[in-house]
Amino acid sequence: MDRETIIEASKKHDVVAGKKFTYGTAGFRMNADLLDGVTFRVGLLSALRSRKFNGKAIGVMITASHNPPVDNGVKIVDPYGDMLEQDWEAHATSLVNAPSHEDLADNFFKLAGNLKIDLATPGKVIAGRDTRPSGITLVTALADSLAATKTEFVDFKILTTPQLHYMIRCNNTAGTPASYGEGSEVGYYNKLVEAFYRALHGRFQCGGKLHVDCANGVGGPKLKELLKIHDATNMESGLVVEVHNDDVLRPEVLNLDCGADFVKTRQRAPPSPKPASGERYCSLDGDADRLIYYWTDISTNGFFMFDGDRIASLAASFIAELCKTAGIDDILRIGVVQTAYANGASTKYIEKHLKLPTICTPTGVKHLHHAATRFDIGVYFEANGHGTVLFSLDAMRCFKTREPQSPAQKEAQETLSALGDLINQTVGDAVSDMLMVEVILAHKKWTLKDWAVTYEDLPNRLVRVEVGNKDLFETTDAERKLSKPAGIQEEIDREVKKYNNARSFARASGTENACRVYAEAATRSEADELANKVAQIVQ
Ligand code: 16G
Ligand code: ZN
Repeated sequence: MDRETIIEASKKHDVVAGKKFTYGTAGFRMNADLLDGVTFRVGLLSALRSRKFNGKAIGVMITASHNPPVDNGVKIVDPYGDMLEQDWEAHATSLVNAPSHEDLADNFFKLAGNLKIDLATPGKVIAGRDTRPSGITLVTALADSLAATKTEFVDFKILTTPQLHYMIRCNNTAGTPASYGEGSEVGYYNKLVEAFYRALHGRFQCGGKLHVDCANGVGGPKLKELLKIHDATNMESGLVVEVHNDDVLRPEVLNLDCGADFVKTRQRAPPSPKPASGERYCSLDGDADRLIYYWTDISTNGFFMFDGDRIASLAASFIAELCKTAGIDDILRIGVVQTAYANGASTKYIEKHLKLPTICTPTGVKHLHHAATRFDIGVYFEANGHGTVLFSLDAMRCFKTREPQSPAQKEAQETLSALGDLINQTVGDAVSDMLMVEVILAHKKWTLKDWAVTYEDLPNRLVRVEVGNKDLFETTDAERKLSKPAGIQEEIDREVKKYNNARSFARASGTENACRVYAEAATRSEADELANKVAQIVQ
């Protein structure tokens, strides 16, 4: 590996001068035109990261998820399929902001030295991208930096974000006791379909058709691949899926008036698919790592949404019941991880009704994921629909090897074990989560209406506030309180006290130059009023 080669390669992939780039909650994400040099430089970092782990494969995902089609993003996946370790986010930021090609190469070697990385070790990087056309050019920039650093490069082309996370874990655990499955797309579909049938344990989905809005993103074609394998088995699950918004040939329709982010933020159904009585609906986002269920009542024009909080409480209640039936509820600790955006009614339901502990962490999947590993079974979901359920190795071992005392215990253990295989253990996965929800509804013989009555959400409002400099806003207590600017939190507290059952907080966005204010209260009008008052304080 030599300095000149890196400099020459870098000259083909300039970064936009004068712009400061930061590795944020979703990696680097912005207008795709600004990302060529950024992606090249992320490639350099991933080359180092792989060598840091003695050549284990590192993932690079190119996606801007639910953002508009003109945006794109690039983020790194660590060897076990989780997000880039936090300490390295700063290295990513410093490398990407190097002022010249020469500085970039110098920084690269300096970083290798500081981190005690042996550059003679082989390195390997695996890439995936969503359906955005800009992804194709960005992969070229990545390939160039990997060639310049003599790093093996595997391009998996179009994948959902969770599929790439899955591939990375499979790749790095192959042939070990921690083996996670076959590291190919077909391997992924086979694993999910097999575990889905096993988790159903002979039950059927009797609740009519499931309509899936794929946000015109990568989830559409990938879900269809999975369904082919599901339908080709000689087993019956009762699951009938109709795929909607799966046009990936017209890039401009990606996330346009559809998808999980549309449904969650607008709190209404997308214009298409047209609602039909008694059928189930769900939406994925542009890279298929978020899931929101909903149903529309055509007679009353009513709309009901099942967001991440609802999915978390459904999963937690089902898994806790199974553990009880299996007689292992006193051995395994089950808990739920949420963020400050979780509806207060969901937290109350989980703590008071399900009698399970909850943890609140700052926004961003890496925080929730990390906290969830503190339980034997850690359910984590952001309200926006991103989440999963993590099973510890001890928990999986217990389901598989513990001698059941009755047929009921045996069935519960087998179902838990199947869920552990069905639910993506690396990151939130809309397709895997959707199959999990379908399994639970089939077991409980629930319609979406049965699910809806488990608790009633507190009315809430989220507003985006334009501020001069969002970095002035610092939070504490898992983002529930502002520590800076001084005095603001006291003002917010004074407002909140005026309302019943109310809660409100403000935080700087990790993805845009703005603050977000969340408020909930006993009534719709109070929640709106409180949100507006707190927004005025922050402005
Ligand atoms: C990113 C996060 C998402 C979070 C959102 C918050 C990941 C993979 N994604 O999209 O979890 O909810 O940022 O955005 O961590 P905000 O900071 O702009 O509110
Ligand atoms: Zn996403």
